[in-house]
Amino acid sequence: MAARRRTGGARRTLRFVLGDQLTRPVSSLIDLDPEHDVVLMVEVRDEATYVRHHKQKIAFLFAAMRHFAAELEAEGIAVDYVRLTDPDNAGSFTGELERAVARHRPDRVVVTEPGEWRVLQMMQDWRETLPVPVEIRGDNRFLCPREDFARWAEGRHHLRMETFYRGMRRRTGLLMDAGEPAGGRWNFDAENRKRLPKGQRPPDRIGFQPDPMTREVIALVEQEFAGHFGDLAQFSWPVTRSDALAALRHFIAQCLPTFGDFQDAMKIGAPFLYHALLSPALNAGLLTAEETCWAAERAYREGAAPLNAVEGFIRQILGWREYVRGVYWARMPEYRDTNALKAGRDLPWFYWSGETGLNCIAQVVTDTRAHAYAHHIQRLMVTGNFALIAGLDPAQVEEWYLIVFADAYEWVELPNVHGMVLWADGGVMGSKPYAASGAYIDRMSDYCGSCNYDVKVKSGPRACPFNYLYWNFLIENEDRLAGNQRMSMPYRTLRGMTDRRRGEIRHDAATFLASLGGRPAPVSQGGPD
Ligand code: FAD
Ligand code: DLZ
Ligand code: SF4
Repeated sequence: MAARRRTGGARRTLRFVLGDQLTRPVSSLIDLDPEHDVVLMVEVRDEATYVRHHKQKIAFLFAAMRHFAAELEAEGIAVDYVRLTDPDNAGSFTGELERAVARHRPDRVVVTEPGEWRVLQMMQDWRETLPVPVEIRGDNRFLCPREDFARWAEGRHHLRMETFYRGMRRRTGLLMDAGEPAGGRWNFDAENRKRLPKGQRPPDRIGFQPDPMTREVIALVEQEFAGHFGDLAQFSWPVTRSDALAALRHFIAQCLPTFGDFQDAMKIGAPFLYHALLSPALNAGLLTAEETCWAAERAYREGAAPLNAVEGFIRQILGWREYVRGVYWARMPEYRDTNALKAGRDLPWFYWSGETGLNCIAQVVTDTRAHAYAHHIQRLMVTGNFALIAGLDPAQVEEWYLIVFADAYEWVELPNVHGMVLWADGGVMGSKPYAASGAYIDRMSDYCGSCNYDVKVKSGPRACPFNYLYWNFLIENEDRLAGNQRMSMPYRTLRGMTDRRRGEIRHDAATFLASLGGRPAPVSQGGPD
């Protein structure tokens, strides 16, 4: 379509910024012309309910969107901001974009590609259905462009993070000395598995008191999404770039030096430990991955944080975060439909209520409800490990993870859950499933001390369910996993077990699993009413 010319020959561009694209130099805003262009931002019900997100996630995003819009306006940029309760709100990205095109009659629409496959399908439809051209630009906030990852992944069945990560270290120069990894090693994980000593008190979380704009959003969410999972009382996420930068500085100064040592530790009543709490800000664009990694590298170079901590942290962002995004885009949409271990049990109700005798799960669900947050090992080795060894249905588990965390978007949630936790991709991401018995949780946490079950007991009603579910998982998946070299040790142990012991395991597991009940909620309706 020919562009209509305006004063001075300038074109009017409608720049549609999604709620997780709140970065001033994002590709859709890079060539913004404040004289003629309009930025469109929309709060829409579809995005808050396609899964019923945790209340804090919705509040975080709406608050961050409103603050971002206000900052653009303060720069003199025209922002058309549609609020959730605006009477004509069409409720969807497509409906709101159509309305905005009719209102502004732009010459073109510019967007940055979205984080989720389903939204990319919408954007591609806009090219067909809107009366103006739609330009979809690459997301310039990642360190590895999608095309580069796709090239790396081409022809490989197994996509190993470690290989990718080393390439990214070389590419960016992060923690590199004359072409070699700083300290002579790529990986310091072995030093990052300490249990938190009794009496050690991690620093307080840096909390951000909601300002009037955020308080208004919190009240809106309380009213409009009352039935969604989660509490708002302890909401204290940074919702502006300047607060997100303050959170980054706090992490670097107070937590990073100890981050590595206790990266895998878990403690009752201390959900944050030395973790960064930066994922909601990173994923919504208030911080960039690049500046976050370089801030950590600087702390190492200045002697303010040790290498094991800094490498461990940079690995999470430069490695894992970029890698899962690459896997997502390289393997979607087929990726989410695989179910290599044929798991199909309903998600137990206690994933929502936290009402269970399994203290580790009760603690993680309680933390998650209060903060829309659990740290990596809680997600991987408690709720994730249970889902794996209990054979829970991947689609229901994935929906739970997408709902309950403030940082959850499908591009990052799906590979972590489908690939890393559930091994539903048959080994694209992980060389073996991360299955573990109660001993792992006991080693890394203080959860077992106040549990209804006994982590040292292997069978019978007092036994920790993780213990017999672990072996039951190996028995049930013997055909699929026994040939996996990395599983040879546990399978050797299993083969050494008497029939009687195997029978005991099967019986304990069947009794426990039958008691779970589950919740026959349709997948699209996940979460409590
Ligand atoms: P820290 O532990 O301090 O780590 C620093 C940063 O590294 C994080 O902010 C995050 O940006 C990045 N990071 C660390 N691990 C990963 C990873 N495996 N994948 C991607 N980024 C990583 N992260 C999300 O952002 N959204 C999700 O929906 C999400 N779902 C997950 C589901 C499961 C089952 C698992 C095991 C992990 C998931 N993660 C997800 C990764 C990780 O748990 C969170 O990024 C982390 O807990 C966020 O807290 P933090 O900022 O305190 O992280
Ligand atoms: C998660 C979310 C929510 C709850 N609400 C909105 C919204 O009202 N408007 C918006 O632009 N974005 C929202 N988002 C983020 C989108 O879901 C996200 O942009 C897509 O999932 C693509 O990653
Ligand atoms: Fe969890 Fe088992 Fe420990 Fe209880 S005993 S907290 S169920 S690992």
